[in-house]
Amino acid sequence: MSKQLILALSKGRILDETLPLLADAGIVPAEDLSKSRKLLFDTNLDDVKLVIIRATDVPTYVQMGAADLGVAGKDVLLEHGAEGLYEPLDLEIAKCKLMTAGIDGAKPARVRRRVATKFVNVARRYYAEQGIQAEVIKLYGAMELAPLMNLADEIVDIVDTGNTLRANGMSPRELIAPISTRLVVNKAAMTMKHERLKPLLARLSQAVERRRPAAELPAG
Ligand code: PRT
Ligand code: MG
Repeated sequence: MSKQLILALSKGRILDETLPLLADAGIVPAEDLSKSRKLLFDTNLDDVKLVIIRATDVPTYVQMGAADLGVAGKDVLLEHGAEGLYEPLDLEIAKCKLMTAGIDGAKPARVRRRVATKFVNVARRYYAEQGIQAEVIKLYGAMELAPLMNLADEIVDIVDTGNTLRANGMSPRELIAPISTRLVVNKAAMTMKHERLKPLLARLSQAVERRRPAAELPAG
């Protein structure tokens, strides 16, 4: 096994919050990521390389050992499954909620509720746990459109401010899971590369810790 550590980062909004956190932990890309079309980058650390990939591909890369560790949303991890992965650290960034949502005031009408989502595994599990019969319809985007077009009674999606739902005459219903970005580590690498991973995990964990607001002192 090579001594290099490959860290897989999720593109998009998570990346924007990950890079400052990595910098706080002393890990800096060797070149400006936004000015490059490359996908594999050196860093200031000799033995650490970065790959920047689709968020939904991160668990696969890490699980298969193509990357040793990765940064991914808990939503993506819940949907993908945790086989072959450790999740040692909550990076406490890109926080949001995985929720059900529907048209304001509308009651789910059908006995077998129609649910549109890109999180089909999460949705199937959730409705089964609630004892609700659901027909889960896979979509790849614009979930909010599905109830308006009568494709579905309800959606399962990410909610942050709720503005997207409100703008479409919808409101959140039930919380499925609070979401934040997690560090995942390949299980075999955790053993085989433990010597090198340990200090890296410690630095990341300290960086997360330093960002937390100081605990309020008791009044008086
Ligand atoms: O574009 P692609 O299909 O590859 O994926 P994506 O659009 O889901 O990726 P991206 O870059 O948006 O990042 C997604 C990851 O960021 C998720 O996996 C979450 O872990 C995290 N995250 C945090 C969010 C949000 N906040 C968020 N608000 N992901 C998506 N949203 C979207 C949501 O889908 C909805 O459309 O924002 C809208 C809701 O926001 P509010 O503020 O209007 O409620
Ligand atoms: Mg997007």
